[in-house]
Amino acid sequence: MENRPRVGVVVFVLRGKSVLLGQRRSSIGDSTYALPGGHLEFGESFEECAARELKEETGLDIEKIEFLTVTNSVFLENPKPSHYVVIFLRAALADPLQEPQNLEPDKCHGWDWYDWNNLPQPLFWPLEKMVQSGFNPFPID
Ligand code: 8DG
Ligand code: MG
Ligand code: MG
Repeated sequence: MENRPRVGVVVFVLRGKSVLLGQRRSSIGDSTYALPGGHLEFGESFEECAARELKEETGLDIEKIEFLTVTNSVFLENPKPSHYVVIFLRAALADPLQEPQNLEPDKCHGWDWYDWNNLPQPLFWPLEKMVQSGFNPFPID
C-alpha cells in the first residue's frame, strides 16, 4: 500500500476523575498505555468512529461525544514508518456502571480506569507529549 497519512480517532472516556486506558499490543507503541480508538472508515463522522471503535475494543457505550484536539504524529519506531492525523474526542459512559471488556486481546493487554493525577507509565508517546504540555481532557467546572 502507498505510504500516506491515515486518520486515527481516539477517545478520552471520562468517569469521575478517571480515564480509560489500555496497554497496547502493537508494532506502534507496544506495551504502552493508550486511549481506545482506531482508524476512521469511509463515510464516518468522528463521533461515529469513536463510538464504533470503543464498542469493538471494550463493549462500552458512550454519549456526549465532543471534539477536543487534533495531533499530527509520525511513527518511526516500527519497521514500516507510519503517519497519523489523530482526532481526540471525549465522552461519558451511557451507563456509568458499565465496565470495559478486553474484546481484542491480540491488540490490548486489558482496559482499566486510571486517575488523571496518577496515570500509569509508560504512556503511549503521543499521549505522554500531550500530558507533558499540560493538556487536560476534563471540562472546566
Ligand atoms: P482498526 O483496525 O480497529 O481500525 O485500528 P486499530 O488497530 O484499533 O488502530 P490503533 O492503532 O488503535 O489506532 C490508530 C492509530 O492512532 C495508532 O496506530 C496511532 C494513533 N494514535 C495516537 N494516539 C493514540 C492513542 O492514544 N490510542 C490509540 N488507539 N491510537 C492512537 O497517535
Ligand atoms: Mg480498533
Ligand atoms: Mg485501537
